[in-house]
Amino acid sequence: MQLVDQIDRRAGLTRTEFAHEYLSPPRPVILTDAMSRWRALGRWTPEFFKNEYGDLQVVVDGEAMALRDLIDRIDASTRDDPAPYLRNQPLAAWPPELSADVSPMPECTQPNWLDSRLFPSRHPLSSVEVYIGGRGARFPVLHYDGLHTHAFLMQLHGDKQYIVFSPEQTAFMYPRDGLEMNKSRIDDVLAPDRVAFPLFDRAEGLRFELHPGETLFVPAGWWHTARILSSSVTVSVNVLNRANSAAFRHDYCASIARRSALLSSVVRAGLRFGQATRLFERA
Ligand SMILES: O=C(O)CCC(=O)C(=O)O
Repeated sequence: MQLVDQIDRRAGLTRTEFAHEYLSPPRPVILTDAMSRWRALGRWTPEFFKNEYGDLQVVVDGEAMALRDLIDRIDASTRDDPAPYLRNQPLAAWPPELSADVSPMPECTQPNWLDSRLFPSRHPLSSVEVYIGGRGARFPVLHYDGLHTHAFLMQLHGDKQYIVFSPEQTAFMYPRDGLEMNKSRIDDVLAPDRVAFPLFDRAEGLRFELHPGETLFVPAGWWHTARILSSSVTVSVNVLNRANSAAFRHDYCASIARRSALLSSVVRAGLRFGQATRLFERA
């Protein structure tokens, strides 16, 4: 695998500039000032969670523990002996006052069709998620986000390293079968099993770090994974807009078709109508 240490870092990007420069064609970028007004920035540290919410029970990789105990392990986490990584925790399940700390969402996440009340889904697909982990921990899988949504990852504390590959590299990514086709079979991109995954040698990707105050945009279909360099708190949100609407529609309708072909056709028509009339952008 070849990795280039490179990504654009941009400040003051308007929505229109972001759309022109990073949505067509889609490519990753780090926005350095997209959530500078968040109260969470400078406040959401591991210690904050330990002091204010230490009694909360969390489950990490099947293991239940108090958040206080997890943070103690995160403080002691090392490269060789990483603490469990609490990840993809819907903020909606956390004490409600926390939501105000991560508002407003970065302008470039808008419009997010998943937030439209006219969007044909009974479940919130765009939930804001929280990640808290220690040095040495890794996101467990190289993947692109489900339903071909875009990801915005907002780094609040600590440093992370990301490795990303464009969709053109999919032939070298060893996707799993069926519903897990957005996940790679390669378990460790930095130490891959070269016999089992020989084509991965030909992959070309980007590697970069994400620091506090920075927002990483990972476009739909871009393979990515992360490694924590120092105790870290991150928030993410998934986004649907015009740039990923066709790929999303394909995945979403295929998932519904497994239950009902008729419902899938109705939803497909609704999505096309919402897109053509710009309904999801207005309400
Ligand atoms: O920052 C990370 O750990 C990666 C998160 C991620 O890729 C995801 O939740 O899909």
